[in-house]
Amino acid sequence: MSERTLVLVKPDGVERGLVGEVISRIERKGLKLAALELRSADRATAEQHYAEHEGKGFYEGLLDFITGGPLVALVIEGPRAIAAFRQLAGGTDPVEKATPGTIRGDFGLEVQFNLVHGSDSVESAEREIKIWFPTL
Ligand code: RTP
Ligand code: MG
Repeated sequence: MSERTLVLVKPDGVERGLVGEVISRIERKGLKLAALELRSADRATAEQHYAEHEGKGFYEGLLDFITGGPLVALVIEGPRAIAAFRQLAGGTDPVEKATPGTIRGDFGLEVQFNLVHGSDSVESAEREIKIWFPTL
């Protein structure tokens, strides 16, 4: 069954010129692009997106980071798209968790600056797609 998931190339990924690399990996995996936009996240959008982390030690820094420069928001679709993109991304910590061959494992060094976001469940994907692409 086809799924949709929300992907962000975070500001560090845009700054480092890795947008094409990320999209290329998505396409080579066989997933399709359903929406794509270069944009900035305002505070309210970032707070909504990361609401589950409110109150955690890294939350304020995370909001500063995500609102700190342009990012690329995408909706991608395909069979098991949610898990498939999480597999492409690798674990949250680019060194401790992500393995080589994944986006974070190949290009990341620090847990905050881990280049990409991918929705973690069907419910998260639906919620996040509404935040970033309300008309989709
Ligand atoms: P994401 O939501 O961005 O796809 O990442 P994730 O599911 O792999 O990780 P999550 O636990 O949801 O954390 C969200 C983002 O917060 C930053 N973070 N910093 N300093 C820290 O200890 C820390 N922990 C998490 C990362 O940018 C992480 O992707
Ligand atoms: Mg997450």
